[in-house]
This record gives sequence, C-alpha cells and structure tokens, in this order.
Amino acid sequence: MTRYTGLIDQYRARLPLAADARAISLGEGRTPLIKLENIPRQIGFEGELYVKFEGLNPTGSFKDRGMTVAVTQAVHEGARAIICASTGNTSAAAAAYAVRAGVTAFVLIPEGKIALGKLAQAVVHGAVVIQIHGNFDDGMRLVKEIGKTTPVAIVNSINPYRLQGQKTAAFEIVEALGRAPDVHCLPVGNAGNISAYWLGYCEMAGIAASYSDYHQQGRFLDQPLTNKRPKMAGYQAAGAAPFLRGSAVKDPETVATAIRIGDPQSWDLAWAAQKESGGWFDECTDDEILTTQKLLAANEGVFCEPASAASLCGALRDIKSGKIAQGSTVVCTLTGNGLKDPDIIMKNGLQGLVQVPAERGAVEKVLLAHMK
Ligand code: AN7
Repeated sequence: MTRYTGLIDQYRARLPLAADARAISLGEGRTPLIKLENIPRQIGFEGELYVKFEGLNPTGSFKDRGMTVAVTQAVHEGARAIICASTGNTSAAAAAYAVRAGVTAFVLIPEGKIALGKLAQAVVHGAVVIQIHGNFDDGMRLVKEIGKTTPVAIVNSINPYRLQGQKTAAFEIVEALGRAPDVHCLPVGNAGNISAYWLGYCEMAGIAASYSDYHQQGRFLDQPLTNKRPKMAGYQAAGAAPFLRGSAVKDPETVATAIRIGDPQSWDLAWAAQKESGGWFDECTDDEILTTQKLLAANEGVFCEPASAASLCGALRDIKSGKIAQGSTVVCTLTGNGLKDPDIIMKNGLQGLVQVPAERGAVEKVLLAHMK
C-alpha cells in the first residue's frame, strides 16, 4: 500500500507542470464514485446512475483539483500572492492552498451572497477577504484588471492550469468504470468544470478536443482506456442561465449561490464541449434544485450543496423524459459538500425537530411513532 498523496503525484505525466515544480497538495482527488440505489429504483431507471462526490475533497469542493495545479505552477513561477473572485468555493480552496504554499491569498467575494461555511474557510485560512458591493461577475472583471498591473497570480479558471487539474476527475471516472459513461451531468456557473471534464474525457479516449491545445498539447494515453466519450449535459440555475439565454445575464439570481454567475468566462470552451460531445444545456428552478438536494440526502445518504444538486436535478428530469435513454450509464458530479451551507436546510428544517421532556416514556412514544 502506498499512501495517496494527491492528484499531481498521481497524474504528473499528464499535467503540464515542470519536472522540478514542488507539488502544493492537500491530498485532493480520488473521490468516491457512488452508485445510487434507491432513487433509480423509485423512478424505474434500469441504467446505472452514479454521483462523483467532489464534496469530499480537502476543502469540500472540486476546486481543490484545479487549485493544487494552479498554485503549484504559480509558486514555481515565483508568485508571492494569488488572487481570485469567487462565489465561495474557489476562495476557500485558494485560501487553503495559499497557506500550504506560504503565499498570500486575496479573495473578492460578493457581499452577503456566499454560504457561511465558505466564508469561514477563507477567514480561518487567513485569506485577505475583500467583500465587494457587486456580484461575482463584477469581482471577475476587477481581478482581470488588477492582474494586468499587479504581481499576483490569478487562480480563477481563466488560469488554464485550473482546468488541467480539474480534468483528472474524468480520468478517475473512466478508471473506475473501465469505460466512459454515456452521459455526464454537471452544474454550470463560470463553465470551467464542464470544459475541464471534456478535456479529460478526450484525453482518455485519445481524441483531441478542439481546445486541447488551449494551454498545452493534449497529453494522451499511449493505449486509450476507452474509445468512447460521454455526452456532456450542463445544468444552470434558471435565474443565472446565460447558456440558455444565448448571452450574458446581467443580474443573475439563485438560491444556489455557488452558480450565481451571469457572464461565464469559459463561454467558448463550454459551447465547444457541448457541441463536440453531442450534449446539451438546460436549466433548473431554485425549487427543483432544493427538492433534489433533499431527495438525494434523504434517499441516498449523500449531502451536497444546492448548486451541486443541479446536475442530478437535470439528470433525473432527462431520464424521466427519455432524453437520457433507459439502460444508460450516467454520472453526475456533486461539486460541493452540503455542510458548507447548513443555513439553507435549517431555514425550514427546524420544523422537523421533535421536542419532548427528558423522560423515557416521552422518547419511546416518538420512537414508536416513527419506526419504519
Ligand atoms: C459547488 O467558487 O465559481 O461552472 O467562485 O462552487 O466551473 O464555475 C464556483 C462554482 C458548481 C460551477 N458547483 O462550476 C467559485 C465558483 C459548485 C461551485 C460550480 C461552482 P464552474
């Protein structure tokens, strides 16, 4: 048994890092691919439905995959500080990996619009947290401007090393299944992750994506593990759905604050992923997203954050409608951990608590009423 030490050590030959770059890692990656059992049975789905639970990365989201590679490269190039705009998860990851590397993290967040757990992470890791009176898109614009004149490395997904790290989730899925799924479903905000997965699936199949040389020549396996690539399905929150509207959305609004983004930076890449894969974009309402988050938690024991539930929400709808065929193998990425945003559950969840006197009889009565 060798100790798992993170995705750079695992996939170094397939990442564009210099041989002497010191890996900045927290052991990210190798997240579980959980096969859902109860929900497929309930809806009569005879295919295989998996969730890739990225909420089990070190800081609780998929951002760690991108951040380990981006920060490793930035430090290798001599950066003393990193900067990002964020709806929360990127700032948490940037803050943690900056500590690991011994550099400063500056994070721009939309005031009042990030989940409390994510803000706590940025604070506890000692990032310089700059709340802006604006949304993520405003923050992104500012970061790009500042990056031109100030010696700070931008670690948003416009940094190609982010996508290089995030593509490894597709590697893990193909390795786990021994093949690519038929459909891969993701929530889409800034659109970096769907672009990264497509890169990863293309590399596994030995076929270049149109943007494989976006940063480097694609690094293909000598012996591709599969000759198949999945259809990529991207799901957005209805109030923040530029891919459905065909252009940027000015005032994005959704309960899924992680994907409250109106002007996605990886616009062209994500469209290319959709077209080349024969996939699609669709949208989910806030109600549908929250219902799916609870459905998953209450039926499968997996607690993801609201934005993450958009992937499963869309997948279940498309399975029921037949757009995703019976018998298909489907993977949904659950991008972040539900523990980051307990407020959203507790807003209504407190009503479900039972209060009794501290007496055996009273407790037993509750047990009898609730036994399955
Ligand atoms: C849980 O943290 O953009 O489409 O600044 O946190 O690659 O942007 C977060 C995005 C999905 C969307 N699910 O991924 C940020 C940020 C969760 C997220 C997305 C995010 P992209």
